Amino acid sequence: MEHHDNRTSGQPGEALDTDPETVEEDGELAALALKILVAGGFGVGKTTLVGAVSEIRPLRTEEQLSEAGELIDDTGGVDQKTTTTVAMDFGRITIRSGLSLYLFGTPGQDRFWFLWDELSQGALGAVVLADTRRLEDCFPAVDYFEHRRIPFVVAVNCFSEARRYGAHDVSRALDLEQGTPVVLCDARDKDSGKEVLIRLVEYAGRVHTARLLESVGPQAGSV
Ligand SMILES: Nc1nc2c(ncn2[C@@H]2O[C@H](COP(=O)(O)OP(=O)(O)O)[C@@H](O)[C@H]2O)c(=O)[nH]1
Ligand SMILES: [Mg+2]
Repeated sequence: MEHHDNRTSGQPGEALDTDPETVEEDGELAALALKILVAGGFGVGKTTLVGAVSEIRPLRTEEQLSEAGELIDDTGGVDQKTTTTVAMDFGRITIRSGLSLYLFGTPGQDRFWFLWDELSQGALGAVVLADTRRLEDCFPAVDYFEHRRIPFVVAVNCFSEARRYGAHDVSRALDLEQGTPVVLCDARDKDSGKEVLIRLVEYAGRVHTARLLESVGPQAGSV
């Protein structure tokens, strides 16, 4: 559990020895928690990303690839991967004081699609991880979020073995709607992962604000 120095220091009238846990529960400083989904194809680095950025020990539900599963899971091009996420990854990151993100790594295989509708309830937005060697693997996730109008950013996990492409090329190859951010990242790196999440929060904030203004627009004009 991480404690944040600025929660207890410098508040007038606040006892210096205040237990940060209590302060957090007291209301004013209670964190706003937003739900973020992390999606993308099998072996693209979802579990790695959630693990790299999470402040809590990430909760994972992995099992050894069973022989039966191996027939279904396409492991071609995915190096040394012996476990697969059957349910989801879960982690938490504090973006700044008072703003935390709860991360839900969605299952990478088609046979777990039914979990997505449940998971996407109330989500601020999503990160779609992509590997340029298997870009088509993230089409289903891109389609899913575009159809449900859930704001997302595409994060290209830059595996060192893969050829580098610019964000613009990836955006074109995926035929993304204009404005959808594409970020290059390293899913193993905490700062890089955090950068992706910040881009998502900023972008989703803009999208949600624009929709809100759109929805109040006509009424505001007629008053
Ligand atoms: N070289 C390299 N390997 C990575 C990177 N991200 C993940 N991996 C490895 O790729 C494999 C699949 O990653 P994982 O996070 O389990 O994928 P998931 O199926 O999307 O959850 C694991 O063995 C990771 O160690 C990366 O950026 N570079
Ligand atoms: Mg995984």
